[in-house]
Amino acid sequence: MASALKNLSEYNSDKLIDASGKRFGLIVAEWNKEITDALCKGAYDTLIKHGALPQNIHRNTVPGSYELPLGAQFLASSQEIDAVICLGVVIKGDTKHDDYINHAVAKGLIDVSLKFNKPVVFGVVTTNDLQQALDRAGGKHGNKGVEAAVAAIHMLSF
Ligand code: RBF
Repeated sequence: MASALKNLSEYNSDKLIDASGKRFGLIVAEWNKEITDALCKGAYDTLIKHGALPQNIHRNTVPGSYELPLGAQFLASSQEIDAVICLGVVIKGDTKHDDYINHAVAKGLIDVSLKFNKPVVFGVVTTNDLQQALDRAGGKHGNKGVEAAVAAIHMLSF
């Protein structure tokens, strides 16, 4: 379902495990920082809401989304981290940069996830314009950061 047809922040919280014993890495791309900060707040607040302890949420930044896979690899390789949440915003421009970045990030993150046997969540908003990104970072289509945190907690219940 297209995210425009669904408020991304709606989910059944009863199904999620208590995250109090879990340790999370949050990696936030600084490109489009105002929006990635909003995604980060959504993810952070959701982890806390589900029991995660502030000292068990390790926030790091990378310059842009393209660097998310390496950041994820640094954290996922650590015994101290159970799940990694990667947040970025890639907006289409006049050139095909978004295609190259999005494909590299999607492939890079799943590779890290499977290599380290840990959830590495793709919380990258990939949109045609700025407004679509704002709509998904606390706007009319919810907050993709919330959904990313929910996905991480869900996967930790395996
Ligand atoms: N990073 C993002 O996270 N979102 C973007 O929309 C974005 N657009 C970019 C457009 C161009 C033309 C370039 C060269 C980079 C862009 N980046 C973007 C940064 C990219 O993810 C990475 O940080 C840099 O290319 C350095 O490796």
